[in-house]
Amino acid sequence: MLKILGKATSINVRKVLWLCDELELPHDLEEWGSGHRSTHDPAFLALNPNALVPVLRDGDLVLWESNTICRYLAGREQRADLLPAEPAARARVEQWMDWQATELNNAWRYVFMARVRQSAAHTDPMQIEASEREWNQRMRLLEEQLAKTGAYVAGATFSLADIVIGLSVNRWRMTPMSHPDLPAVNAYLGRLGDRPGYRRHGGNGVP
Ligand SMILES: N[C@@H](CCC(=O)N[C@@H](CS)C(=O)NCC(=O)O)C(=O)O
Repeated sequence: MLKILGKATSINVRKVLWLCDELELPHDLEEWGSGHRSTHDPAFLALNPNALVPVLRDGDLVLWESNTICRYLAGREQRADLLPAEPAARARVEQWMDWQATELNNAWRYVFMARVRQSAAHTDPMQIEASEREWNQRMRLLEEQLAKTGAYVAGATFSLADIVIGLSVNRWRMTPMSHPDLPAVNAYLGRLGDRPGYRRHGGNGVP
């Protein structure tokens, strides 16, 4: 049985939980991370020296980095619909996954920590405003892409890119801040809402 170490309130853990739903893969969730067992526990650090969730255990294999775990599981289950084998199609999916992990994540961090997590370390109004502006800029870029495909992030069909970006789009909608009108993004959220995995895991850990 696959074991996922993490917690359902973590956006990165929810990528793996949602994917397990798409793949109909039985798994155990062992709760680690803030609010649960500390990721600084030596037993956890031995699995992931970064002290971050999620971690996946599949027999002797131990993996960390949520997007890598998603690629591994899609490959393990031979789901070329989610992660194509053909190099160009695969690169298009991976490009958007990497964009989520770098450009998009870096943009939202400060305003999300301030407005949602109410973090005492994130109270500088200038940085809150800058983060909100950058997040909305990245979302406008996503709007253009979705308007082009008319469906999903990497093209006409659902892929791993939609799992990692779909969760981020939900986070954007749920964060109290200004939201420009982005019709293609709104339609995309509606499309994701047809999937049971998104309905179960799409929210910020809130059923
Ligand atoms: N790049 C990592 C980031 C993982 C990450 O930031 N995890 C957060 C939760 S979303 C975490 O473990 N925070 C520490 C904690 O909850 O104790 C990934 O994608 O897996």
